[in-house]
Formats: sequence, C-alpha cells, structure tokens
Amino acid sequence: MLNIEEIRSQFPILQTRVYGRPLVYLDNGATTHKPLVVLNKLQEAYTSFNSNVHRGVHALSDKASVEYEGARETVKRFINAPLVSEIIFTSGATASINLVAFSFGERYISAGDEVIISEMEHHANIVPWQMVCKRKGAVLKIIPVLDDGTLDMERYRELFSSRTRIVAVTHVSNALGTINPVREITRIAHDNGVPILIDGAQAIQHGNVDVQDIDCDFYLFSGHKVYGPTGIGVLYGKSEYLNEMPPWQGGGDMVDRVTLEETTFNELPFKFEAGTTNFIGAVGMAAALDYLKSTGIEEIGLREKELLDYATRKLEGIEGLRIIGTAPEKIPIISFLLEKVHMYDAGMILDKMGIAVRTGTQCAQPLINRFGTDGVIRASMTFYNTMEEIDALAAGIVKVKEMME
Ligand code: C6P
Repeated sequence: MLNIEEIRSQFPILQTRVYGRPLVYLDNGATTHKPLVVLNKLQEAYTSFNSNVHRGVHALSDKASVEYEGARETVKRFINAPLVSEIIFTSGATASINLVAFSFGERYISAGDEVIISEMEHHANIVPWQMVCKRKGAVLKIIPVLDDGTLDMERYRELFSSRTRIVAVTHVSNALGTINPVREITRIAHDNGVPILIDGAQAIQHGNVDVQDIDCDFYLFSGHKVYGPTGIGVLYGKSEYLNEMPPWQGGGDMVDRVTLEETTFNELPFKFEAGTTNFIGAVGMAAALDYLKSTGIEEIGLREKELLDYATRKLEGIEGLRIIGTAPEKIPIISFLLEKVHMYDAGMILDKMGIAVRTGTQCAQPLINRFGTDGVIRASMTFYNTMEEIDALAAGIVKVKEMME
C-alpha cells in the first residue's frame, strides 16, 4: 500500500492553489510533476558538477561524464535493455521517433515499400512516418481501431506484404488509455520478418517495461512524463539495426575522425548523440526512474487501477456523459464528452474550479475523428492523485452541466 499523503508531500507543486482553490491536477498524460529527489538532483548537478561531458580532462567534466553514463546504466536497467550502448539520449519521445523514421528510412525504406502504423497514434508517431514515406515514395498502411478503443488485430495481420519494412505502434494510447498487447503485436511483426518500434511515452510510467520480454526492436519515451525533467528522452534500439543506420544529425561527439573531406563516426550510442546533449536532464531523469523503482512500479500500477475504476464508476453515473475508449486494459486515462456542453466550455469552467484537464484532439486527431468528434475532455490520473480529487472532478462536471444546460 502506498502512503499517498507522504507521496504528495514529495511533489511541491501539488500544494499550489489555482484561483484560490486547491489544484486538482488531472493532466498527467501531458506532463507529470517532479518529486523533490529530482528537483534536488538537478540543483546538485548545476551547483556541483555542471561541465560538458566527454570533452574535458578536468575534474568537473569527468564527474559530469560519470553521472551521465551512470544515467544511461539506470535507463538500461529500468527497461532491461541488453546493452548500455543501445540506449540513446534524445530530447524526448518525438525526437526519438524522428530519429528512427529518418535514419531507418534512409537505410531500409525505398520506393514502393510499406510502413504500418495504427489509427490510434499520437501525431509524433504519424507525421515522421508520413514524411519518410513521402520522401521515399513508400506507402503508409493503417491498423484500424475498434469501437471499444482496441486495435483491430485481425486487420493488422492482413496488412503485411513482402514490401512491409517496419511497424510503428504505441504501447498505450494517450487519448483513450488503451494498453496495446505489444508482445503479440511484436510477435506478429517478427513472424512476418519485420522490425517494430514501440512508442512507450504513455506506458513506461504506469507499469513494468521489459524490452527483452517484448522483444521490440525500438522503444522510446520522454523524461517529462516519468516525473523527470523536460527536454530529455530515450531511444532504445537493437544494435543490429542501430549499427546499420546512418547518423541522424552531425556535429561534436558523434564523430571518430574528421577531415575537411570526410568523417568517420563514433560508436554506439554516441553516433546518434550529436552536439552537447542534455546531460543534466539525463541525470535528473535517472533520479526519477530510481524514485519510481523505490516507490514500487507494481504498487503504482495497483493504485492507478483503483483510481481508474473509481473514476470510471463516478463519471459513468453522470447523465449525458459518454466515455470514449472502453478497452479492458487501460491506464488511468478517461476521455469523455458531454452531450449538451462543448468541451472547451467544460474545460474552462473546470479550470476556474482549480481542476486541470486537457481538452481537444489530444494530438491524436485521426483517432478522435474516428470517434465522430473533433475533440474530447481528458482526465489523466497518476498514483499521486486521490479519490477526493476524482470526487471534485465529478462534482465539477455536474456543476458545469447545471450552468450550461
Ligand atoms: N503526449 C499528451 O498530452 P513528447 O512531446 O515528445 O514528450 O511526447 C510525444 C508523445 C508521443 N507519443 C505519445 C503516446 C504521447 O502521448 C506523446 C505526448 C502528450 O498526450 C502531449 S501532446
């Protein structure tokens, strides 16, 4: 059992008041708050070892490099990657997907080839693939979403052809909360001889992720959604692909030898880390992953299931409220519509009550449109949320209805 009061005391921003009311933060899908251990680690980094990594022989640079490479080890252990050289630091999930789409695309995708994504992807896992398909003359094929917000697995199996080069799907839908069966999705791709990228931006903070167990070829996430800093993220990739893929960006640290005529590249993972990386962000993110581990990922999962069940029951009881996304396996995200109130009106009135929810397409426009609407209201919870906050949301929605209907 988690001690939620004690946990909440570790997140200073949760004490904030908004318009004089206690903050009810239900926008954790967009970004999570940071515990003191992360904030303290960032302070320690800037005040005691700030110096560029891999570049100096002096003490501070050495300490910063050790901390940075230690953060890479922490990520490797957290996702159970086989090799530390398979962990690449990026600026976030979006950058990780763009890296793969560009670099894998350069090496492996040609005119007439096919890429499979799903209808439930965040824009970050749609647009980079559209760009590479356009550049290469390749074709994007789409796994449809069923009415309950799960993937149409039958259709998925039928999408493969001898021209399929890669599958890119999300582990968890940011808009519906659906947890996809990524092991099965991966096995089907591999049965067809095709590698797979999994977008873990909404998954890694809610349950154990073991990339060897999933057997995916690429996995990625952002630091700011796992209670770490912004501007840092991770790309895990199997060396058999990363070694073959060309660099994405050129610059310092990603090189082996440079002449004015020609350059040879550094080994993994540095080949994909051009320029000064966000080494302090990496160290802060590692502190966040350690915090999650010591809090207990399993306990977090159980707590979040309780929150989801309670919130679902509460919201289902409100007349005229329709939940979009009713998959049997979900993280604590509830997207909904109110029959007679526009989502933006609802979001703005809830805000005045101190309740933060997200309104709109959730950066997943094709998915939202597939449910016959151009936006939803999304309450995304995490383990530090309370049942009282869910009560406040439900009461807030009832008030919105009273005011607007
Ligand atoms: N989703 C949300 O409110 P970045 O912006 O690079 O950290 O993450 C992009 C991204 C990629 N995949 C998924 C599944 C995501 O949910 C996100 C970010 C936020 O749902 C902000 S749009």
